[in-house]
Amino acid sequence: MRKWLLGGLALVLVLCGGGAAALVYFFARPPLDVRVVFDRALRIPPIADSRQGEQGRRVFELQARSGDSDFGHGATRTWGYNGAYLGPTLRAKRGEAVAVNVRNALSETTTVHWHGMHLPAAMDGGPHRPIAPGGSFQAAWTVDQPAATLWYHPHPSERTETQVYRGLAGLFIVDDDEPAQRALPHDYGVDDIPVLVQDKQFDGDQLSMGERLGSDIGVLGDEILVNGTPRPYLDVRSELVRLRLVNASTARIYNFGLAGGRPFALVGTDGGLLDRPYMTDHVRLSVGERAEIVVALEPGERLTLRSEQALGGDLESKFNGGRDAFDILQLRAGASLTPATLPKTLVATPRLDPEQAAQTRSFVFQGREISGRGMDMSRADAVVVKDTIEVWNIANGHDTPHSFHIHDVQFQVLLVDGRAPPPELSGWKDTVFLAPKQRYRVIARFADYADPATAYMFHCHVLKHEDEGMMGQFVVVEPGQQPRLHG
Ligand SMILES: [Cu+2]
Repeated sequence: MRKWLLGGLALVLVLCGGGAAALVYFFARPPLDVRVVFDRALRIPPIADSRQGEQGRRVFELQARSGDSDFGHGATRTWGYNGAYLGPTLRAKRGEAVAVNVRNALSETTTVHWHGMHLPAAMDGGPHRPIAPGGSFQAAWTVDQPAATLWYHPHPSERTETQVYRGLAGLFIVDDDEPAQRALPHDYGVDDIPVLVQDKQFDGDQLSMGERLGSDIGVLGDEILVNGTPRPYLDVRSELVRLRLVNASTARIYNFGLAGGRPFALVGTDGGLLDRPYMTDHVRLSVGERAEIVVALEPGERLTLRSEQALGGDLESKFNGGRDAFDILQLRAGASLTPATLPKTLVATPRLDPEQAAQTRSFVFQGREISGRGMDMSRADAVVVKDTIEVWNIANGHDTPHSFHIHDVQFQVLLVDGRAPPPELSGWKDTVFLAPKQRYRVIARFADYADPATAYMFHCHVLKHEDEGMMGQFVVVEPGQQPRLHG
């Protein structure tokens, strides 16, 4: 009897010890600090071929397919557009009519959404426009917005995280005739560089979507790919290089900076250039956000772009990767560099006036719902009259990081927790990070396209949250029209 008691006691002690060790590991595990030997030349996504269609329309072809990629782990099965991983860079000028023929050679339904693009709801590529395996869809519209770094990615019901993670994403660069575009570095792949950043986790030679214990935002990888290149370096031959930073991850938030705290110029955000370059030493991007920065280099030097401390120091931030640090990209300056100067001013953008707002709406992001409601394709959460201005108050109601992304329009941030926004939120935006418990006020004009039968989306761009239904819909109508959605 006594032996049994002692044995039982020992067992309990062992179990408690194991539990305590797990708890200690859970709370005391240090954040990631990933440093790499940069040994692969950065891949530059090719500019997509296009042909001239009827009435001068520029026509692109995209095919979603699977393939094998070499990320240094063997042959990794991945998805891409017109290739094994990611897609070509689509490029068109303001005023141009474009069409993109999308074919689905995958074994599951997909869609393609043109993130940041102002276009009719029926072309927007949300979950309402599924492309079945073997099927196709043509999106056609006229580009009419300032030059910007936009991107395209799938937006199907419940499968967005998986599809983007496997590699479905690409850039859509809009050009215009603003002198600032030519005053900035603009030679694609030479001094104007796409930097599409994604974190990955590997299980053997394959991508893994296993979630870190405690994460409330989905997969957080421990390796970085830039344009699909692991451990990338870029040879630079001019004094200034423009980096088009795109957070094309599924969940991770980055806080980009240069090693040693070297300042750089922030020149653009999601929807276009700022009024002037702002010198800073960091720019934070949540999923889907973009920033254009210009980095000055000295002959012969090597300078590392890193991401550090994207979120505050609390436990919630820790579990969501907020204290992780990564080497992202090494810039290798040549022995002699072509001289270049940064313009003093960029693009004058009028501020939208809240006094002119026809409507003010408020939404709270909490759990996996927006204002207590999950996604319903037959419900319009907002009915907006075409060509009016609206003010939207967006709050993150709890401790999990979220982001607010709205289709069709670019907005301006009026207030962040009651204060004027910092430079990185001062320009055109289509996505904004919603820090825990913070309130944001944004303003947008819903121009040009009315369609009472087809909704646009607004949603959290943490892709796991989006897949779990953290989305709402708005419909743009002519004055007096009623929405008629069918789900
Ligand atoms: Cu979210």
